[in-house]
Amino acid sequence: MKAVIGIGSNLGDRMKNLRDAVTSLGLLPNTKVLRQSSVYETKPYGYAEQPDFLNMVAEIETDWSAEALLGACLGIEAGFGRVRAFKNGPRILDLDLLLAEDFTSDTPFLRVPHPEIPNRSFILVPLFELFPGENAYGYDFSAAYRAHPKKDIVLFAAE
Ligand code: PH2
Ligand code: MG
Ligand code: MG
Repeated sequence: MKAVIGIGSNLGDRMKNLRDAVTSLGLLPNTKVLRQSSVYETKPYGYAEQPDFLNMVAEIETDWSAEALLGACLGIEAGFGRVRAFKNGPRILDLDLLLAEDFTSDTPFLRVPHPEIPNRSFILVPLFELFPGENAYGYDFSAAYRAHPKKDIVLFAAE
């Protein structure tokens, strides 16, 4: 299946963390990175007293189930030395399974589509780059994209 992963970092060498995370995703067995968005610098959402983030999204093709992919993302985060101090706090690397082709889930462990997509410009803007029709695998984000506050997000490095 195809899937979209949200990637964020606001600690250490943020750009390298994003690039290395994309490489790590592509190294998963039976997985390849199909497309990646540009990188954006974004103001912290949720908890303000922390450094600005770099954010991007990547589309992958994988044989893995969504549950297994989530586990792989958590494993990659741990490999980068991520420590979970508190919700919405600073992080070396955050990999979020945002969307998956032909798969939805609404359990405490796995919510797909990610319920925060409509509220987060740092997801909507790079997502629009990959899906300019404002629809990803049937997930319509046109209303959210049009409503998003066009601030607190600037292009950092064009893909
Ligand atoms: N991630 C969060 C909380 N707040 N803010 C920005 N700008 N970018 C993020 O990736 C981010 C955030 C929790 O995952
Ligand atoms: Mg996140
Ligand atoms: Mg996360």
